[in-house]
Amino acid sequence: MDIWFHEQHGPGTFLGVKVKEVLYQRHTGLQDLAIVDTEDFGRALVLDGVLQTTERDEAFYHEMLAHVPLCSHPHPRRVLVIGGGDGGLVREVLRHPTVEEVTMVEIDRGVVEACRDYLPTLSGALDDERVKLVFQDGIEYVRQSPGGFDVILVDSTDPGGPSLGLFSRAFYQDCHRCLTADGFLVAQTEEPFFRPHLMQNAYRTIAGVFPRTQLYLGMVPVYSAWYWTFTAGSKGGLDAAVVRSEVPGDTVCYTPAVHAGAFALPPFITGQLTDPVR
Ligand code: AG3
Repeated sequence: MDIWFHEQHGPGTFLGVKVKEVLYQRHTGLQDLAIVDTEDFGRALVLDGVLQTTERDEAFYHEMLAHVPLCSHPHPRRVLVIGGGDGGLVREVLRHPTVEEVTMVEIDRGVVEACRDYLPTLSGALDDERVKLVFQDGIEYVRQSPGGFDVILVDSTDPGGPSLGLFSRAFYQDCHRCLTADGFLVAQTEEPFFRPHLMQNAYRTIAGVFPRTQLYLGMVPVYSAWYWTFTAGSKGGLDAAVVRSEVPGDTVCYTPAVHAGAFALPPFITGQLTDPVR
C-alpha cells in the first residue's frame, strides 16, 4: 500500500512525498507533531500538517540561516535561536569557533523530545555544553531579556498559531533592543512564489525596525517553490552580504560565493520589497 504525505502549496498545487512509515505521532498540546520516514528524504518532522525539515535537505536551510549572519558578523560570541526545536540550526551555529553561548528558546518541549528520539543528527547538538535550552514563548523571552546577543536567528513555522507573533513589529523591536551594536537578526521569511504576501509582510515589518534590511535566498527542495527567503536586519548598518569571519568547512550548500550570491534577487522579488511598515 502506498502512503503519500500531501502539502498544499498553491490553490491548485500539492507537494507529495512518499512515506515509508509513520514513526511517531502525537498532539503536543500546542500542535500536531509527526515524524515520518520517507522514500526520498529520510526522516521528516511535520507540524500541523506542514513539512518542517527532513534529514536529506535540512542542511540546505540550516546552513543558510546560520552561516550568512555568523560569517558576516565580525566576531559572533552570543547567539539567540528562537524556535528551531529540532536542533539543526543550533548544530550549524556551534560550528563557529567564536561562539561561546547559544540560547535556544523553543515554545514546544514536545518538538525537542520527539527530535531527540527520532532525529539525532539534528538534535544531538542540543547536548553541547555551550547550549542553554529554554522552554518558553520566544516573544515573552525577548520582551524580558536584558539582551547582549550578537546574532538572533528566528527559525519559526509559517506565520499562524503560536508563531504569528514572531512576525510582528513588537517582536522585532524587542530583538533589536536585545542585539549588540553590530548585531544581526535573521528570520526565515517564507517563499516568494505562492504566498509572496507572507514574505513581503515579514520583510517590510523588519525594514520598519532595522536601519538596514536585506533579503536573501536559499533553496530548500521540500519547501514550496524551492526558493526560500531569509531576511537580515542589521542594527549597526553592516552589510550582511559581506563575509568577515571564519567560514565553516564541509558544508553542503554554504560557501562565501553562495553567501554573496544569495543576495542577488530576481526582479519578481525586489518588486515586492518596497515601503517599510512603520
Ligand atoms: N522552519 C521553517 C519551516 C517552514 C516550512 N514551510 C512550509 N513548508 N510551507 C523549519 C524548521 C527547521 N528547523
